[in-house]
Amino acid sequence: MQIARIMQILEVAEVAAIEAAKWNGRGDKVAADAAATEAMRTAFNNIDFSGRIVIGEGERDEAPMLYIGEELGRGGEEIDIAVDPLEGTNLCAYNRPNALTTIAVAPRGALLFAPDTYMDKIAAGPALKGRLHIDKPPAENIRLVAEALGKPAEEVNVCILLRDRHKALIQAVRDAGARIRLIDDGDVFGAIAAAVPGTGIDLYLGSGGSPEGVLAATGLKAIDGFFQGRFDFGSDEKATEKRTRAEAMVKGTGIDLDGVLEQDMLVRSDDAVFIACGVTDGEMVDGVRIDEDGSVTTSSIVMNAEDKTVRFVENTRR
Ligand code: VTB
Repeated sequence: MQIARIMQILEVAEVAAIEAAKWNGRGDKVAADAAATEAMRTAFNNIDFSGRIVIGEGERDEAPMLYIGEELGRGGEEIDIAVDPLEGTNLCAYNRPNALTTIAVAPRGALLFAPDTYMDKIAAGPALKGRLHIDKPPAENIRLVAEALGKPAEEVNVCILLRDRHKALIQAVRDAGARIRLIDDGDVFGAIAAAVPGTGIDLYLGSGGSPEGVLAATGLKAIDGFFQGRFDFGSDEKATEKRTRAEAMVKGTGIDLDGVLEQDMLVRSDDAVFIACGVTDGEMVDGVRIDEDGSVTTSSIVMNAEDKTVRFVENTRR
């Protein structure tokens, strides 16, 4: 993808973050999400491309904006778009770390239409590629991370979403002796941070949204990081319905609904870019900052799978 195009998409993430940040700490996640979504949609519509939402705010009948299938832009190059306009709406509402605006773009057909179900995920940095596996016990994966990073298991920091469904996982990680960075929300951050140096996170484990899995997989592809997933439809009365919908969504991709999802199945092109802009401060990027002179500064990460570059972009608007 041309740098000029990437800059346009970056701008979309930035303006959405600026609008969302107006709601930082105001306790209103709905308003925060709406602000990010509206800003993102307006900005996308100003671009000279033919954008199509493959992952967005929901199905057409439930989401007024950035719904799956929505066409955006003024026409031109055909690009598929995955967004979570405000990843971590509660993080923003309660001014907690790592609320982000997130976007992944790739040529038409390259990003998986992810079903709205949970996905078990494992993510780590480039050194762990080909070593870890989603089916290995946590202790074994932690041992491999420790070995690759040249430190004891006690110093491995595992990011996990704080959820009841992760009780056994959390215990297993504690039993393996590792540290845990428990997060309230936002596993796109968790998975990507595991591969980005300086975040203090070495490994991401646990289940979160499938759409978030595709977003994270795009970023991890750019940094040559490790990612595997597996759909988790649960075992309640909705499981069968979710599975049927998922079947329809992955049709023609050759994906086995119960199998291991490799990075390249979720993101089927190297011409893919992931961008996240900070809304609240975090370990990977800073949140939106307003200085005394009224200038607004945003911090973003721009991960390009085509040339395997990771840029940190700080931008000040006067
Ligand atoms: C997941 C996770 C997201 O919300 O979708 C989570 O991937 C919702 O999970 O990053 P629960 O149903 O367990 O609450 C986020 O944390 C934020 O959108």
